[in-house]
Amino acid sequence: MLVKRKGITVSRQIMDDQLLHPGATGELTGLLNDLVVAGKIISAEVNMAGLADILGQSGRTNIQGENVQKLDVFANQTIKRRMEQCGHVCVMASEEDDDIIPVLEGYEGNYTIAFDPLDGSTNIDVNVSIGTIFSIHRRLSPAPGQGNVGDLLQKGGKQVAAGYIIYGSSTVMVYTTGSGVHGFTLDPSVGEFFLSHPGIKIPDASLYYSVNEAYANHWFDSTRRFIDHLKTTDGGNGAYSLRYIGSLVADFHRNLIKGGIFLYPRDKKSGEKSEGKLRLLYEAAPLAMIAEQAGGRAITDDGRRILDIEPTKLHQRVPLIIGSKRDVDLAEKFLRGEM
Ligand code: P6P
Repeated sequence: MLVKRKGITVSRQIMDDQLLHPGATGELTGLLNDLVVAGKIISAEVNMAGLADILGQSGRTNIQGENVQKLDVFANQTIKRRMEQCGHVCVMASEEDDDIIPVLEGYEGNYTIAFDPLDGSTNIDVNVSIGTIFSIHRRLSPAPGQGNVGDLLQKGGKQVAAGYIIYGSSTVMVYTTGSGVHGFTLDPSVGEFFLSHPGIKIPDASLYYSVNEAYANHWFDSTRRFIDHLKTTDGGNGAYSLRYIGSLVADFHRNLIKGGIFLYPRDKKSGEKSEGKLRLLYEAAPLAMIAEQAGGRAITDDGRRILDIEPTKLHQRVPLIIGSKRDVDLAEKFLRGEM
């Protein structure tokens, strides 16, 4: 019987994951470990933000048309700097950069990374949890040399790794390489992420639904009827409660641990053709891989599986319904008009 190990670091787990993939070259291990370093650097900066006069806006706006926070810039630069020289990445995409991002000449590798460096950053100034989200694919273009946009525009079901780092009451890294989901909490006194949430499974009976009710008047009928239903029933745990932080990583992490469903659907205000607010490549797809690996589901508000969607644009938006399988199954029934 395997003795339950204590004090497993994220780097140890990443190396153990590599052993699950015969023929693995160690490249993905190296990439993930460099991402861990970026997470530690960003965590230190986020936790000092109030003191280091790096709160507030940078005065720039990004492709999303959003005011870029100073910490956004810091997080974006930190990840790009680590990834461009790690030797395992051939091309990158960031929520903060309009176009694809090359790596240093001579340091091209066999993977791609798409990331949101600091999602929810408008919450920074009010000390609400924020997070880094990342998605990793194997390159399609012939090595060696720089990758291209085609290497990034792959469906979420092809991801080799995905995860997030949430900077909250503690800094927690949650990731999967396709063999389950593990969570690691940073001990800042030693600068290590230690295994704190082994083998995460999203509870099926859930406690929370998470949606911005301010848009209720603009929801399509199926969305409205589903939310109204949640208010009149329980998630198997007594009544649902509404929890909406307005920071995707924080809302998702709570539901992953406690059980729940998060929705960011399309609405009439932005018309049927709009695809909601959240981004496919570096928000919905990586969280969908985590959700499914943890026994949950992730679909669009017209019932498509997030991980099956073939992206056509880097910053493509997608409606997102994600969380406990039982809740997403129920939502799907309303979306199909079966309830
Ligand atoms: P709304 C933060 O700006 C973000 O991109 C996600 O983190 C969050 O889930 C969503 O937007 C909140 O959007 O329209 O409810 O303010």
